[in-house]
Order: sequence, then C-alpha cells, then structure tokens
Amino acid sequence: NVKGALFDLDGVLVDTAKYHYLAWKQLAEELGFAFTEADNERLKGVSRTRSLEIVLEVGGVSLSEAEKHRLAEEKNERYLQYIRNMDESELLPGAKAYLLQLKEQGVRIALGSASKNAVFILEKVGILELFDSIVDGTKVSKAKPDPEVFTLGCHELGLTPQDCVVFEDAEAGVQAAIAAGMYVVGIGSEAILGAANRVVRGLDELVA
Ligand code: B16
Ligand code: MG
Repeated sequence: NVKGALFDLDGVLVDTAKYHYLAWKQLAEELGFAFTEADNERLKGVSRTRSLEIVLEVGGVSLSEAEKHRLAEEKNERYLQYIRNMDESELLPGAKAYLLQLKEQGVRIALGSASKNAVFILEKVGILELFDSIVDGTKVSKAKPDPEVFTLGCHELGLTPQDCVVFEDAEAGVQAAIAAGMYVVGIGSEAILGAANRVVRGLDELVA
C-alpha cells in the first residue's frame, strides 16, 4: 500500500523543457552553432552543469571552467525570464487533480527534481503548498540515475522505499527510482521508459 508519492518536476508536473530549450538554443546561437529539439532531449532530467557540457559537446566547443560557470549563469538568467511568467495554466493535464486525489487518500507527497528553480516554479503554478517535502537541485549532490534525490525524499517523508512510488519522465530518473528500491511509474512513452513498473502518457490517466 502506497504511503508516499515522489514527483519529478519537468516533464511530469510542468513542461519546463520548452523553456530550457529556448534558453540553451539562444546560448548555442551566441556561440555560433545550432541546437535542435532533438539535441534538447539529452538534457531532460540532467543537471544544469551537465546540460551545459552536453550543449558544448554538440557545438564541438571547449571552454575553461570559469567561462562555463559564466555561461551556466547566463543561461539561467534567460530561463528565469521565461519561467517568471508561468501560472497555473502551465500545469500538465491531471497534475493538480492527481496531487489532490493522493492528498485525500492520505498519501504524503514529495518533489524529487534536479532543478535549482523548483520551489520558484511550484510557487508560480500554485501547487507548492501540496508538498510535504521538497528535494531539488539545491539539496542533492548526486544526479539521477543516482538514487539520492528519491532516497532523501522518502526519508524526509518518514517512510521506507517500499512505501513509495516515483513518477518520472526521464530514463535516468526511472533508473534512479529503481536503484532506490521504489515502484516507478513512467510518464511518457513505453519505448523510452520500458524499465518502469508501469507507463502512462500523463497523470490525467491516473485521475479517478
Ligand atoms: P535548473 P527535473 C531538470 O528537471 C530538467 O529536466 C533539466 O533539463 C534541467 O537541466 C535540470 O532540471 C536543472 O534545472 O537549471 O533549473 O537547476 O526533470 O529533474 O525536474
Ligand atoms: Mg523530468
């Protein structure tokens, strides 16, 4: 019986990938190369620092640590310009209804995201107060597929892994949940998330 639910943010509750994409694309253009939506798939669920390395790899560009630090900051400034305009209408279908349904059932809710902007986004879309625990990129040092983000979330909820279910849209996130010993529901396509215990197209499929 499920006592805790851990949610990834980007791709599960909101589609922030489109804003990450716009910000990275602008950065790539500034550096003189193109960055496509297909390239952007590689950034899903990946930390900001690692994302920049992938972007630079796409452009065949190598830079100093100091320069990389500056560009990561610059990308984040751009990203913030996009997400500051977010509101409740940007919640993915079924996201809020499903969170409320779980709350009604007495299930405790945690966030397990790589993003350092997670709290800001949850506030913008109006669901911050539904979370009993927030584990985000400011709290963990090891990125998915390392289980740290989910193990910590489960611990903060005062539960054991067998009590918890994870909702994830990225392959690395599904692997992280499996490594944490939790039941995992993939959000997206069976072809990519086949390792999950169950795959649905979106949280709206789970709303009773
Ligand atoms: P930030 P998730 C991830 O969110 C995104 O999928 C990934 O593209 C992004 O690079 C990462 O957050 C870090 O985000 O730059 O805001 O710290 O899927 O783990 O919720
Ligand atoms: Mg995600």
